Amino acid sequence: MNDNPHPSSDVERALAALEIETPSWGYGDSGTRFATFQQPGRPRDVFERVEDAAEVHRLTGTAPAVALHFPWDAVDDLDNLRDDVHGLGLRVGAVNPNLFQDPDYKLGSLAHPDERIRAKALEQLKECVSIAAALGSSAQSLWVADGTNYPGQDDLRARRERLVASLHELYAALPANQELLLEYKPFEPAFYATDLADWGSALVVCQQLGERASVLVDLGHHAHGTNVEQIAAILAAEGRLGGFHFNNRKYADDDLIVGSVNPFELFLIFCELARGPTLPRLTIDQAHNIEAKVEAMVLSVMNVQEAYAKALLVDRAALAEAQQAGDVLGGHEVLLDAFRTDVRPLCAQVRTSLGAADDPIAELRASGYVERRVAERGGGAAVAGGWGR
Ligand code: RM4
Ligand code: MN
Ligand code: MN
Repeated sequence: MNDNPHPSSDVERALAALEIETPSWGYGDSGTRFATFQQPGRPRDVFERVEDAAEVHRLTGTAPAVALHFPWDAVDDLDNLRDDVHGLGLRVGAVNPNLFQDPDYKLGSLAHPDERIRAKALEQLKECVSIAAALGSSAQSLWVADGTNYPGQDDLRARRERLVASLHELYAALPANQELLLEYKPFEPAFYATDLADWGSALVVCQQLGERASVLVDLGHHAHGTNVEQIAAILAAEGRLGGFHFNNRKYADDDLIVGSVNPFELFLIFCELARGPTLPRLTIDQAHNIEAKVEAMVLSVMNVQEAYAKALLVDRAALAEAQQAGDVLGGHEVLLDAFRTDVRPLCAQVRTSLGAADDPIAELRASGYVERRVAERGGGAAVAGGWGR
């Protein structure tokens, strides 16, 4: 039994300080290449997406920032958007530049063989730096989708050189109060070679760029069986664990609710993150296709709260003792002990102390929030594949 070796106030304090960014793109339409099922009441613009993010924070007390994606969230008046976000009790999280949808990026963006296209992509990134400055955001969170589909399509080394050179230019344009998070992914949209495919390729670039560049780990971006908690440990030891994109997957980059398929993995990741010295930037990166979007986001934040709570309950002294003694299963059992603890009452108590909901899902369903949005926003249909915004 876990007799909770920590004074509960420490655990409660740490849990109360947890902050998760939710993604604007997780509230709007999303789908597979087969269909997008538009939900009734879905937000029609960035202001309504931020409104949903504020509801998730109201219920969970743990989602005070909304990450934005550009140009998906582009507006004419950035001051107005910033004031709106602040007015809803939120702040702008990381700015995510989208380098994967413009037809010019068919063969890539920062690693494109044509210098003109690389320059265009860099301009777009520099604009995102200005957008972040105007919105009070402190991070560029960049997933580079570049890659090739066939052996011989392009020169692997030349692509790497172009990519690194472009990233140096971006880094040079970053103001001191913005950091660069570099996200890797092994495949998709490219199917033969992705230019930034794994944590090692991302880490090497970050080390070349400078102190404010670090790696972002997305849970959907690994080959099956990859030990993601070990990646977190290595990057943390190198001082380059900049952020996490939370979701869960069964097959590929599935965008399922974090903690829904593999809660033990999520717990083990939090065991690494909780070792500090500080938590990296934590963001939900999920696009829900058939589940109710606001409810799915609330459940995601709750799953993260619970995984973190369990990690905080690990008896670190007993763990270290078992490890030092070479007690193979002793250490494992210390982890299981924390993982099996029912932390729901603890999380509910912390949420209440934050002025959030004791039972966020029940409160959401009882509040009529979704029904009000349906009445106000209308909508709801199925359209052919892809994401429609
Ligand atoms: C990518 C990656 C990025 C996200 C896009 C929408 O697979 O996870 O972080 O912004 O999807
Ligand atoms: Mn991601
Ligand atoms: Mn992804």
